[in-house]
Order: sequence, then C-alpha cells, then structure tokens
Amino acid sequence: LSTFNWDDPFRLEDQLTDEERLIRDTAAGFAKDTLAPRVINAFSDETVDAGLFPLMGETGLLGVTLPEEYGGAGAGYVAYGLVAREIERIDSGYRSMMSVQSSLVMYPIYAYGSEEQRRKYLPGLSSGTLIGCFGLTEPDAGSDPAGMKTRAEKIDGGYRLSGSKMWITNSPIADVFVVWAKSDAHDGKIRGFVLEKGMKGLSAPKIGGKLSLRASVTGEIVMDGVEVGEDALLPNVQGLKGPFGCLNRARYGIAWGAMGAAEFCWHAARQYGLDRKQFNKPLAQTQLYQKKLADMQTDITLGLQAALRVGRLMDEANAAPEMISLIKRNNCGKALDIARLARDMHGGNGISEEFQVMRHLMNLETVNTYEGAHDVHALILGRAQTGLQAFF
Ligand code: TGC
Ligand code: FAD
Repeated sequence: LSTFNWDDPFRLEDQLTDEERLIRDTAAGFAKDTLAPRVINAFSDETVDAGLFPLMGETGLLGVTLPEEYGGAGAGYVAYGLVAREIERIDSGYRSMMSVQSSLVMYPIYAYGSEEQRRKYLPGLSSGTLIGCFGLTEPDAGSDPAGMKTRAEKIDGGYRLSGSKMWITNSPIADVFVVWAKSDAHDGKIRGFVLEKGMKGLSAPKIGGKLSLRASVTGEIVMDGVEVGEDALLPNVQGLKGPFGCLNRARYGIAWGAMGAAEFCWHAARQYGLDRKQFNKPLAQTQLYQKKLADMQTDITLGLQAALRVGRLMDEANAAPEMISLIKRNNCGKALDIARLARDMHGGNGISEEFQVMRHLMNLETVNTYEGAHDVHALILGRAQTGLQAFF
C-alpha cells in the first residue's frame, strides 16, 4: 500500500492532465500574488477593483473554455473548475467576477450570439477591457425566473426594453449587459439581449450594505424604455433554456469554487489547532478537534472528486443538469458548514479579519443562495427522482 497525502487523499493531482495542472498553477500564482494581498482591505472597505479584469484577462483566466479564435483558452471544463477553485480559495467575490464574465456573459454571446456579436464583444471580454454582467433575477422573480416582468416590446427596427433586474454581480461597473426579457414579438417567450453601458434609459445602481461578497460589486439593472436595434437580440435561443444553459456552466464552476473556499478554511483550522495550545497541549491533539478536521477532509475530498467526475462528463458533452444541481447544492452546503466549523475552531480569533475564515463564511452564505438556492436544487433533484414537481 502507498502513502496517504492528508491534503489530497484521493490524489486528485494524479487525475489531471499536464495542461490542466499548468492552468491550475497559473491561476494559483495569480491568486496568491495578485488577489491575496488585496482581499482583506477590499472586503472591509467594500471596494471592487475593476482593474482586476484586465489582469485576469492577461493571465488567461477569462473564458477558459471558449475557443482561442475568440480569445478563450480553448481548454476544458475541468481546467475551468480548477481556476474557480484557486480564485475562490482567496475569495468567493473574486470568483464571482470571473465566473459571471466567463459563463454568464461570454458563453451566451458565444453559444447564442451571431458571428457579429461574437466578434464585437468576445475579444474585449476575454482581455478584460470590457466587463460583463448577467441580468436574470428581478425583485419579484428570484427562484422562479419564469415570473419575470421585464418586457421587450417590438418597435421599428428593434425592441424597447422595460423592467428591472436585482442582485446583479458586476452591473455597476459593467460595459456589456446580457439581460433576459419576455418578448412580445416572440409569443412572450424569454429572449436574451445584449445592452451596452450609456444606452438611454439604462442604469445600474449599486446595492450597498452587503455583509457578504463585499469584494465584488452587486447592483440593479434598471431599463426605462431602453431602445435597441435587432442586432442586440441573441438570435440562437429562446425560452428559459437560454439562461439555464449559462447557469449550468456557472453552477458547475461554483461547485469547484466553493471547495476552494472550504479548503482554505480547513487548512487554516488545522494550522491553528497545531499552533494553539490550551490545557498544555495543542488544540489539534484533542479528539473533538480531530473529528472536525476529519469531517472537513472527508467532505472536501468527496466534493472535489464529484466535481471532477462531472467536469469530465461535461468535457465529453455528456453531463445532465441534475448532476450539476447535485454538486452545486452539496459542495456549497458543505463549504458553508466547514467555514462555520473553522470559525468556531479559531475561537475568538475566528471573528477577526486577520484569520479570514469569517469572511469566507459570510461569502458562502451568498454562494449557497445564488445560482439556485440550496433548497431549490433539492427540489430539482426531488423532481428528477419522483417525477413530481414540488415548486408550486
Ligand atoms: P422548468 O419547467 O423546469 O424548465 C423550463 C425550461 O427550461 C429548461 N431547463 C433547462 N435547460 C437547460 N439546463 C437546465 N438546467 C434547465 N432547467 C430547465 C427546461 O427543459 C424547459 O425547457 P422547454 O424547452 O421545455 O421550455 O422551469 P421552471 O420554471 O419549473 O423552473 C424551476 C427551477 C427551480 C428549476 C428554476 O427556475 C431554477 O433553477 N431556479 C433558480 C434560479 C437561478 O438559478 N437563478 C440564478 C440567477 S443568476 C445568478 O445567480 C448569478 S450569481 C453569479 C455569481 O456572482 O457568481
Ligand atoms: P427567493 O426565491 O425569494 O427564495 C427565498 C427562500 O425561499 C430561499 O431559501 C429558497 O430556497 C426558498 N424557496 C424559494 N422557492 C421555494 C419553493 N418553491 N419551495 C421551497 N422553498 C423555496 N442573479 C442574477 O440574475 N445575476 C447575477 O449576477 C446575480 N448575482 C447575485 C449576487 C449576489 C451577491 C446575490 C445575493 C444574488 C445574486 N443573484 C444574481 C440573484 C440570485 O440568483 C437569487 O438571489 C437567487 O436565485 C434566489 O432568489 P431570491 O433572492 O429572490 O430568493
């Protein structure tokens, strides 16, 4: 029998290709050198650094799965997941900035857009000189996006969009807005539109006072009769499967990302327990502390292995959305539990920004809610195994 790596029990490392390891190491270097030094202040001051987008772009972290012809890295979904894991090891807000740009803005323009739309937007989005956002959620339509009120009304030569979107990552600093609206000209079906900053009637006020994801900016999108040409419509998709096709990719990345945040908390708790003595022995030498470390190790190992399996299936174009619901729900829920345990294991120091675990805990509350809340994914899985929908 061979040796056991406590921090990689199932040897995930051996299951990666050379290219995947290279992309992972590039992301880890960027996370360590560029993100880690600024995150404590960014979170505490609630400031987003828009200058991070071109830095991510230069490093090749935007649009990892898109073809090189459009500025992507031409890599697979496992590589994309590994990038999400490394960035979220530092902060979920930074991973949000990256995954919205890659999965929710670049992907729909690539998959549903015209060739002109691809050529117009994808190079700038992949280099980070353009920032994108994705507007699906509304004040009265969160878990139930089919209930959206935003309308696209047909006008001469284009459409007039009216409505508002809520809780939109990146919107206050965005140049490109992928928004979803019910279109009168298409029997009220949901269609995607690409709007641009500066259009008359379009604004994106920031939502202040967030106690979570403070290093990433969140806002509204207000569309007060925004008039666009035909060329703003994403021509190649209609219905909810448009936004859900993007969400499948983003949710999958989050399943990896949440494990990165959880690993940070686990490693921090282990180190703290080795360093800190009470009752004349290290905390890590107590049974309760070790049980908690073993639970963390187990959940992270299983969660990463599951994400890898789904990533491989995505790379074979053979993954079902329910698989993604399973790992998004499990990994976010487990990461939240792990962050909470790590906070507790740090005692009083656990509430200090210096030890960082409480920041991850606060962030993971959002990660467990967005892209389909924890219980909503349970209902997706419940429907898939009973054939009975329990949403309404
Ligand atoms: P339902 O009847 O289930 O489906 C309607 C149509 O959509 C299709 N569909 C999917 N297609 C591809 N992938 C999926 N995962 C799909 N899920 C559904 C489905 O086949 C059907 O197509 P068609 O052609 O037959 O019409 O729809 P429903 O209204 O009953 O949906 C219920 C539910 C709960 C599944 C769904 O609405 C849901 O998932 N709600 C959660 C909403 C959500 O995830 N919002 C995310 C907003 S974006 C965000 O949070 C970004 S944060 C990013 C960051 O900062 O990192
Ligand atoms: P609700 O849908 O009102 O849900 C509230 C609670 O009720 C949840 O616990 C939910 O699980 C539960 N619930 C809902 N329906 C049922 C049911 N049928 N049965 C049982 N329980 C149910 N959206 C975007 O479009 N783009 C973005 O970029 C984006 N970024 C975000 C960034 C942040 C920081 C946050 C907080 C949110 C973001 N969102 C974004 C929105 C996010 O996707 C929604 O918050 C999420 O889908 C939940 O919707 P809601 O907040 O309206 O909650």
